[in-house]
Amino acid sequence: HSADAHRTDLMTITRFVLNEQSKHAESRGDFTILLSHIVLGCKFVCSAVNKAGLAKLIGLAGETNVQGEEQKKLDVLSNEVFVKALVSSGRTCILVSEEDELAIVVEPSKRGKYCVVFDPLDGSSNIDCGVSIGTIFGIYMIKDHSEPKLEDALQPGKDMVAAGYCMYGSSCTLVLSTGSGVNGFTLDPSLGEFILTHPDIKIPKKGKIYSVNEGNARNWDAPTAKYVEKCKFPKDGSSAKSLRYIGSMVADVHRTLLYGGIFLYPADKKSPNGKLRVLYEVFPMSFLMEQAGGQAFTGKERALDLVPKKIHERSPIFLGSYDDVEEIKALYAEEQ
Ligand code: AHM
Ligand code: MG
Repeated sequence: HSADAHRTDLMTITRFVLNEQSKHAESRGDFTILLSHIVLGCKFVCSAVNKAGLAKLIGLAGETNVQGEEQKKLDVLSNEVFVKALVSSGRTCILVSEEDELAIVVEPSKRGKYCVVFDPLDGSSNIDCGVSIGTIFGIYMIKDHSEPKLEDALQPGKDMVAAGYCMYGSSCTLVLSTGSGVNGFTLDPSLGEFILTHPDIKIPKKGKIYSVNEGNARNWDAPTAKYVEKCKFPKDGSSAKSLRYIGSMVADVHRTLLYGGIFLYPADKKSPNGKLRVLYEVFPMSFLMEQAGGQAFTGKERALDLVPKKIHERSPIFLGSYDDVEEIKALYAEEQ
């Protein structure tokens, strides 16, 4: 048991990704460089999130401080940090951020072959009360970086080369997939490094937890309503599922990934496309779920097959344990 406490052979995220990339003969280290800039952004946001409570106490967050300087809101600050980190990596050419209405086309001298889609700080309703929030990102390779086009950002989710999230919770955890499984890294604050703590994450085949905003129940469609009813009153003699809902996608998905179960943000009568955004919420989380052995479904199709038409498009999403998603798929199939 003391072996872990005195571990001296540390698998940092950079070392891990370098190892992984060296398996590809054509790799020239571009992805590793890109990722290290994303990691820097995550560390910065983690530090800002950790200080936010204190800063507020002395009148910093979002308002003018004692010196009369304007302070930026955490979500705006996070966006700036990620945009700057990504551009300066020299490895990106198109960026899509939840915070920016238009895609950012990187200036020619700083262009590389990757397109990054991201939500710099997701879980806006949880920011001010110090509950877990996170960053979500997905990475595409583009066809021709001398002439980046919007279509480069509108590829189906299955074409992502990597996806991940960083959760700013009781610890800072970065979960990443480069298309061969899912691995989790925890920030060791004393080293300032993400260390591999959750190698080869596999989601349990079936779970005991469902996660949904039940306040929207009156507007649900029939399959969603039937499914949630089954979670609470199973007819096959199995025990009822527990409900857990934080309202931060990163935290709710992270728990789902580790404990198993299902996360739902369905369509409803008021929002026929649900709430969550395809590019930087639905796709990266669906990519991770599939890589961990789970499934992700939109109510119509495999989530990663969706081809977005607009960068801020929304989609309903059901993701999690293989068997649990299978059940909701069956209910939608019955509807047909
Ligand atoms: P945001 O981008 O404004 O933060 O909204 C996204 C968040 C997700 O993190 C979370 O899954 C969802 O909204 C919760 O929505 P609701 O409050 O409707 O349950
Ligand atoms: Mg968001």
